[in-house]
Amino acid sequence: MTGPVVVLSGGVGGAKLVLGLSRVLDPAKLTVIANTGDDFLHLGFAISPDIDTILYTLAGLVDPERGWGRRNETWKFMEAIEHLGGETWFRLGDADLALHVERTRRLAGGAPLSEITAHLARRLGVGPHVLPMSDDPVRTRLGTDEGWLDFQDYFVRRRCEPAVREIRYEGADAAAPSAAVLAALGDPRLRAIIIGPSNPLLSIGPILAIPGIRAALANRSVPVVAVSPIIAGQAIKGPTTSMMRELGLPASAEEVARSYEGLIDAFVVDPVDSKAVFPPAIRVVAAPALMKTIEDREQLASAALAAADGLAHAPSV
Ligand code: FO1
Repeated sequence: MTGPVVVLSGGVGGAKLVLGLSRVLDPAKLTVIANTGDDFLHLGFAISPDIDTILYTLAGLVDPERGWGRRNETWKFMEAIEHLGGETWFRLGDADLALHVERTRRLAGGAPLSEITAHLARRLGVGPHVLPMSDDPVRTRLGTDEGWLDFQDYFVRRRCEPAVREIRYEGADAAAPSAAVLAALGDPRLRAIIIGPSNPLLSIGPILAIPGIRAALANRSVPVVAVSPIIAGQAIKGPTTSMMRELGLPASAEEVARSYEGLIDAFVVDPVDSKAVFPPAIRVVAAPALMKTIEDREQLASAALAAADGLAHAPSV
């Protein structure tokens, strides 16, 4: 099996699987389609948190504790802006700042986000292709019991505390996948599409809300395998399960699989969830889904690929 692989990913959780995939595959044959619904303008800078988390993770630069930003970071800029009475709720490290300055400068010069991301990936020595889901703006907004909030206002400033009643992916209907995204999803040599263990509502939802991407998955001719972000009713990272409950959904791996019905062929779950009742059209594959070590990431990546390869070989019924 040597064909290229596409993975849909959000930030921290998804990036871990992306790193595992990049180590069990030829990195040049891996394409990451990254969520940009979290992107925003902050202190005048264009921030693309999930793209940056994926780039830093693949470049070996990510801070292992936080899962975002750079390791060995210094915070002189934040200290100085705090001293001036500026905004400090969203923390930009000194070295990280350089990336936002450079992205903002290139965007202002008219370059599309996909071209800028490819440039940054090259400069950081990242092997896989990292593509924003679209060059058009899509912004995730949360309808909460405190009113409508922009994603980072909800996620960082308000620490996911307001109860979520509704989610909108503003701009998604009109957003086109970039040419590179369409080429990756339509590559006749494609081996598999993998949906990473990212929040289905906040990270994968915006990607699948882009009509061209959803259609590419719905009309797929290659196996699509999703990896569960929930183990035994607990989110691996972040507010996935609390948000599902707030929206009146069961907080379970089964519910995540159900939300992908029609788009995926197989679902990788932790062995503790393998006895649950999943939609009949989805093949369930058990593999340890908690990624603490690099070996865990490689093993989960291999399990997702094996699930896809097994489907490609299975006789059609
Ligand atoms: N997350 C936080 O919880 N607090 C921060 O101050 C913060 C700053 C930040 C700066 C750059 C960047 O690329 C990511 C950053 N993140 C921060 C992470 C980010 O808000 C979220 O993890 C994602 O948007 C969700 O995937």
